[in-house]
Amino acid sequence: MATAQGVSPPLVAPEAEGAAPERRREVQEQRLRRLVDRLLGAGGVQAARLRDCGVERGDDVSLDQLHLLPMVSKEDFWDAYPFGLRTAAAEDIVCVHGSSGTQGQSTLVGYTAHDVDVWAHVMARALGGAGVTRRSFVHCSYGYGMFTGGLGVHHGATRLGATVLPVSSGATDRQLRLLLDLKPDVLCCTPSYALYLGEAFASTGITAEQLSLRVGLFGAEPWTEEMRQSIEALLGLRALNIYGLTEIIGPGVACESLDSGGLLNIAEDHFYPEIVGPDGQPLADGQPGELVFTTLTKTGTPLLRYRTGDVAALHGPVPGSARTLRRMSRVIGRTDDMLVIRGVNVFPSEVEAVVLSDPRVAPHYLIVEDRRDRSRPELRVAVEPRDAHDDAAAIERDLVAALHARLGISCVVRVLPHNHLPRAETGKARRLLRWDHGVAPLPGLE
Ligand code: DLL
Repeated sequence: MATAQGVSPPLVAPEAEGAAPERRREVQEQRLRRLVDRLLGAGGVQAARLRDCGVERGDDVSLDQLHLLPMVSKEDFWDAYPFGLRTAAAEDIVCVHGSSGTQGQSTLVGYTAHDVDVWAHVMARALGGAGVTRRSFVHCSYGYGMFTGGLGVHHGATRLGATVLPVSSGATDRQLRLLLDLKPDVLCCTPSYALYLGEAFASTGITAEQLSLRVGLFGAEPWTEEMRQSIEALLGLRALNIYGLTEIIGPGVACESLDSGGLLNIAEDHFYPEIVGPDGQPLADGQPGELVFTTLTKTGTPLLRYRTGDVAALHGPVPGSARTLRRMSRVIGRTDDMLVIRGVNVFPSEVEAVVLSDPRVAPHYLIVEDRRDRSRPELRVAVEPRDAHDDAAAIERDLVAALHARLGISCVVRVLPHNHLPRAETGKARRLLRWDHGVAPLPGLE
């Protein structure tokens, strides 16, 4: 494997990843019909909604008419807590994972042995697309536990026959030592933790050239091109984006490959994607909207048209590529993280793109939606300088202007001293806070 652009790693499952799109569509349609049969057979909320739409058997539905079928959402998981959306018998569930639950309650999802097998398969494909082989050594710093990051990568790496170090998150000093001693070529963790590791190395004088890493699969939280450049420079690897969610399977729903042109190949033979607008109507390729997935093959907690809350756009495969899977853009934001500041819609990722493109600013920031005066919400952005001697007032002035140019609104920018912004050593980075009343959520924001 080389990390240069244009390298095409071999397909792990050519019959699936390289299928002719018409042939794949036939398989998807058959799988959709069997899914509908499974849902109807199990009863429950999804079956009731299908019957309300006049669907009595799988053969009543088609992919062309999928947009007419009912959707499910996180609220349905909460209403049916803990396992009301499960369709398999309890004894067929072999593990339960949980979503992080940053918004509202956490969600529990039961997986059958078959589901875990599908997961290992799609994760092996994702790793293979990044050039990972059985000779690779994977340092997996995603958390192990109910969070799907650690175990998802683990299942895929072992399926591929690579060596995986299940180091999990946290204990950074130990991680740095292991990265130097064991010389892994692959790093899997959140992008914010990749940054944290990179900065920790830099602070001890270790440069990217001294590290063995060649590629990283980073996901579980939104990140931008600007963040990618920071991570690649710090760790000397090719940083790829991996996407997934517990309700669908965990990591492996979609992943960039070395040759996917910056978009993520969707495992669409297992997870059928749609993009819908705010009114639930389907949107054309290239148009950003809410991602909706149908789990074509899952048997534990199968979902028909699950609204993810994630905003992205769909695209076809790279023309002429051996990989024929449809692709998705990086996630632009979540529908529930979109801020409306004085009538203007703002996704935190747009703020990240502006902030991180200023070379004087360290790749850490915090966005605060100041809602103390409900009639006039204010966007406050806190950053840190790379160099403590930089002119903070000039950075603040320039960022206010750059944010105004990009977003069309004026924001308050505060440059805080080094290490004042919270770092994510475990779990997902929290880069958006709301300030409703009382003292500022972080000193120096006023
Ligand atoms: O975050 C699964 C995962 C683990 C994905 C490791 C990638 C790597 P949940 O905890 O259920 O599952 O959170 C899912 O995280 O709906 C997105 O909002 C967000 N998310 C996941 N991957 C990305 C990504 C895992 N690459 C929620 N870019 C999803 C942006 C992401 N957001």
